[in-house]
Amino acid sequence: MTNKVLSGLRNVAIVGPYSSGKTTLLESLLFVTGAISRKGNINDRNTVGDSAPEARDRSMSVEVSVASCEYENILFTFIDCPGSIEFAQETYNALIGVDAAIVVCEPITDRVLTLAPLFKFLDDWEIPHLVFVNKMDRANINVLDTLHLLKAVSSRPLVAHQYPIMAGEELTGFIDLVTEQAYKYHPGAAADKIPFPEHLKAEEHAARNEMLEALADFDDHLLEELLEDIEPSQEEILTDLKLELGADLVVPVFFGTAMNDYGVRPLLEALLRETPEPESTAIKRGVTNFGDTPLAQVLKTFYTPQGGKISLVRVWNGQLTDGIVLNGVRTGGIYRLMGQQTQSLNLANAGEIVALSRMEGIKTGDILTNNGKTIEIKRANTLKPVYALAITPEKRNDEVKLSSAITKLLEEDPSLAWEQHGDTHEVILWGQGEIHLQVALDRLRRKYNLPMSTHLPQVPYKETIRKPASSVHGRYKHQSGGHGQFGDVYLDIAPTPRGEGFSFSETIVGGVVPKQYIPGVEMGVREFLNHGPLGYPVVDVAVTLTNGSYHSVDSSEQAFKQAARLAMQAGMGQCQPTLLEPILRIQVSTPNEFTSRVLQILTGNRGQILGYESIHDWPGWDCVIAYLPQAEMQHFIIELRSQTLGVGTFEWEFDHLQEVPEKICNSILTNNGGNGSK
Ligand SMILES: Nc1nc2c(ncn2[C@@H]2O[C@H](COP(=O)(O)OP(=O)(O)OP(=O)(O)O)[C@@H](O)[C@H]2O)c(=O)[nH]1
Ligand SMILES: [Mg+2]
Repeated sequence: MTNKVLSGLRNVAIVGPYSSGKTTLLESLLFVTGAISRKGNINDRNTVGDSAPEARDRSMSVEVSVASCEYENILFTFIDCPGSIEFAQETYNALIGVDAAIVVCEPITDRVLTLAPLFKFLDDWEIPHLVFVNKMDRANINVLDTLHLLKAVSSRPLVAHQYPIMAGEELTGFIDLVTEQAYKYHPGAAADKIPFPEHLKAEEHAARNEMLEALADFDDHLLEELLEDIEPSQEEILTDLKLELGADLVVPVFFGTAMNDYGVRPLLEALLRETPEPESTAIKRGVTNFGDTPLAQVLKTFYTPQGGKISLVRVWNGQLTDGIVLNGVRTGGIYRLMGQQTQSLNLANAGEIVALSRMEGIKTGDILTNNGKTIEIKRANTLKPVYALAITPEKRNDEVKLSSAITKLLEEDPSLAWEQHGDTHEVILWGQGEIHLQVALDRLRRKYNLPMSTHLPQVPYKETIRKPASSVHGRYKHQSGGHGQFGDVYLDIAPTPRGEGFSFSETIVGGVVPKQYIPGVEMGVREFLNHGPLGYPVVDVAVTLTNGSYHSVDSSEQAFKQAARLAMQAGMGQCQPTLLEPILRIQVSTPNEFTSRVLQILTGNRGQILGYESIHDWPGWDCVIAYLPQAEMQHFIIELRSQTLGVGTFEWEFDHLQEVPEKICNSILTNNGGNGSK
């Protein structure tokens, strides 16, 4: 099918905290523009967004949903993003490809803070955004208080674009602050004009002045008019709103009830008139001077049961035609998405967000072009995982299928990671939290028929020794038929400073152990140290071969290896073996009102605070630096989120190994039966 000629297009992300009504708002936007004739509902599991079973089962978004509609001859493509912090990567990857974002939130006092990380991302990337205060059918805080709270978490000035008309806790209409026209909402229909409600005059006036003053901060002409008490024209106000929203200088605020479409048409009007054209987003991302070269960026990858692999792309430049080869891969088809429905297209123009099929080997974030050159456009950072589960296929033979299925999961979602742990031999799936991993496991089961069982990963403990032992003796003598086996060694074993690993040396004089057998001794020692007396890999040990004897016929490298193992077995028990645990250096970001709680959580989880300070480019937020035992990391993230309204996050890296306190060491060894991780 050919693309209909429209006068323009806009790509808009719908973002905001968990459960604020984003998917419901998308449904309403599609309904009022006539893109769908019947409105679905989250509780009835029939909305255009959240079509995947993993989302339906949980009544929450777990990945982005995309749908387009036309309004006033403009093609709008909306990307509905999940609100849960565990799926933040989806949101960030989508946001870099849109021209504007609607931030949906609820008028609930202690939820407003959860907007802070999102506002920060939007401002760091200068993404124009407006706020839609949803669920105004049960607003139990008043409008001015809501605005006040919102302003406290945004670094850009928030300006009310409307003044809501309430009947108790319920929104019934609004006054447009540009035109000062009042409207009354009606279920299932557009709002009616009504006479100005005089009882709101003072509040409306104050809100309008505040809006004008905020706009005048970036427009000297408007400022002069305000100082001289000249009423600015509506065109001037609208022009300023468009310019200043486009440059992410101000954030207009709207009020509505997505569930019954209240406030949705005025929001669309604002998107139509005030959000910037796609070309200006491309310029902002540095996409200039590419001529006709097709250039697109992958915002999301889906593996669908019906359509196979689908790559959602933003076309930054040029035109994509059917069958075009991008990064060496021929596109299978170009589509417009409507939830899980696809509509085939002949081409896609610069500015559009479309889906490409069968882009094998192409990942989320990739920049695609047809000229064989590598072009860089900024990508969203990949979030480092903070939560892990060890996974095992329920059916033994599935082990082979697992790695290709996980590779696909990671293409869909770069904030997942996996590893096969060298010490513990577990397959570990890493992600952003428990729900994130459960969704990944559901996908493995449903899409790839790979049911998995899970358990908490073992901590990769190591062991070391506290005391030296000298001249420990190992003699291997074996006579079986023809050739015998003979090796005989004396070893010194000593602890070394933390972090030095393992070293082997020899002080043999007079050839009592011939040179050619010494590598065998070292090999025997190393093999023994893979599983020390407590069952874990041994580190920070120096072993010296000091003496020994050999037999001219029966000695061999193999026999010396065995002798060394025997010596180690005899000696290590005398060296007071003990457990070492990995310690992470973590950097926690938290709103400063929770800093003291974060310090408590850290100390409660055996953390050692190294310091804390305010984050220089994030007013109101602190950064706490600490050491945290890896064994406590899983509890820590759960407690951190529950004590910081879900917004506290942390980055981590392995720092060093440290002796496990004796009590904990004893309990680990008792629980593992002293066998450790085999
Ligand atoms: N009272 C009321 N409830 C609403 C409104 N909009 C949405 N809801 C309800 O709020 C709940 C969450 O709605 P969703 O649309 O799934 O919210 P979301 O922001 O998409 O949620 P996530 O994507 O999971 O973050 C559902 O039960 C909706 O029916 C509204 O305007 N008023
Ligand atoms: Mg949703």
